[in-house]
Amino acid sequence: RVNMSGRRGALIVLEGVDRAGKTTQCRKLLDALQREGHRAELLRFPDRGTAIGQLINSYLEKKSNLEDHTVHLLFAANRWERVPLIKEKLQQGITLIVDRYAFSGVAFTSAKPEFTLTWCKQPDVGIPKPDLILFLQLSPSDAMKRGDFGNERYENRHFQEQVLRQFNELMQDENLNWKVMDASQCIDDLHQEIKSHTEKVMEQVGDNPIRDLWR
Ligand code: FDM
Repeated sequence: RVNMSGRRGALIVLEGVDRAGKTTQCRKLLDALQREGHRAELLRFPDRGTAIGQLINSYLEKKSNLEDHTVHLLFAANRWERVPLIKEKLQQGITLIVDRYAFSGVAFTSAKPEFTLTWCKQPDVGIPKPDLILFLQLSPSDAMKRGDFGNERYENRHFQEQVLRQFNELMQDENLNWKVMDASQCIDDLHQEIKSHTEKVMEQVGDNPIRDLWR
């Protein structure tokens, strides 16, 4: 379908620690945008549906073990395999709402001992740069109140605290459009905030070229 508006879609990423409500908010945002007549679609990473995604899925479910650098590169490859699709959709004027992106990639691996932020960022250098990154901020103690963690890999309090620290480092980057949201507020208030930031950015992108992340 051709894009008659001359305006590309916006690349909107939701990030945050586990239990912050990313997936719920992605859905609600998609519904709201579509209801208002915008073309919008959802993506999530990891995308467990591809061959690489299946390797990642079995690692996350602890059905297999992978060496730490190896799994990091698989997560990045799982994004790169979607880059042609992402660019195509944006050019067609479709706004993409993305549940986790390279920031989760870097935050989770660099939360492991012996990994630097610089090393972790390299494999994702050059993927499409988000127009907006919404960070759903939730303290580890508030996250705990939302119930037990599941049984997947990384779902424990100590590791999540390290992850949050790494996200905070990534948020210092002023070349990126981070917006920190208070995820402890009620679902609908948070949704309204997310929606208004998103709509503002959708208007601003115009026909600006899609930039490269971390380049
Ligand atoms: N995760 C996610 C990574 O370690 N690296 C990545 O690049 C991405 C996108 O995988 F624990 C981690 C984060 C989380 C898990 O969980 C995916 P969900 O519930 O599918 O978002």
